[in-house]
Amino acid sequence: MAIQRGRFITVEGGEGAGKSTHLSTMVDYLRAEGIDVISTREPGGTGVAEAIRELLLARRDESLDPLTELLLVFAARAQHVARVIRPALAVGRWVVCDRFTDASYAYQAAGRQMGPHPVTLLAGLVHPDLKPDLTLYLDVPTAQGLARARSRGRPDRFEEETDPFFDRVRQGYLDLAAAEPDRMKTVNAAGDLEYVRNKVLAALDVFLAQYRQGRA
Ligand code: Z5A
Repeated sequence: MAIQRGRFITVEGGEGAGKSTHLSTMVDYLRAEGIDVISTREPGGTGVAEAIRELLLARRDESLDPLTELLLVFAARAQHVARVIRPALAVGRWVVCDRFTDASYAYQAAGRQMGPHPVTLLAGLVHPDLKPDLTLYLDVPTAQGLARARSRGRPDRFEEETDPFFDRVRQGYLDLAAAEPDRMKTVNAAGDLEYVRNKVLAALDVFLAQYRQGRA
């Protein structure tokens, strides 16, 4: 009998939206439902991709050109897709990933004002036939998310950006969610942890039900 391809779920959001927090809850929930699942993140997820992540997040005197930033993001993604995501999906495992290409549309196309074209071009090269089956976008107002993220200590290179940058990122995500409402579900992440957790698991439940009915 042919092995059924695993499902690819991504979690997106601006700074301090709670992605990492809720991603681990999602993985525990899926395991309890009998799903064989791995969790991973971008940029990163392999040794080489994690090294590229360090390059992307480190603060240094030389500023990173937006195109360099975009190419580094996709270099990490190429390695991650080839070594982790595709092999897992191919043997029927589910993959839950903290950020994927929607983040490039939000941060590079919208935030850095590069426009969608270079992102679409690179996505076509790196993962032409791979798209998340479900994306949960955790939406939180910029100031609230930044306050959460910055309370953790020294900001990384992205967290040093200005509020208008993060407002563009948020608008970028909202536009993506509006364009693909079947795939990308917006969760109000401004409430307390329990509130957001319940919303996240409710969205996951809907997907699981569709999957079990052969509709996802
Ligand atoms: N990047 C990019 O530019 N292009 C790309 O294509 C990709 C990425 C893939 C690293 O990503 C950077 O890479 C990212 C964009 C860029 N920019 N930055 N910085 P990352 O996902 O690893 O980093 P992050 O966005 O900074 O993650 P984060 O700040 O850790 O956010 P989070 O995972 O969404 O939040 P969290 O760690 O779960 O929670 C943060 C804190 O808030 C923590 O203390 C929680 O306990 C607290 N929290 C969370 N939710 C709540 C609620 N509901 N109430 C109260 N407190 C809460």
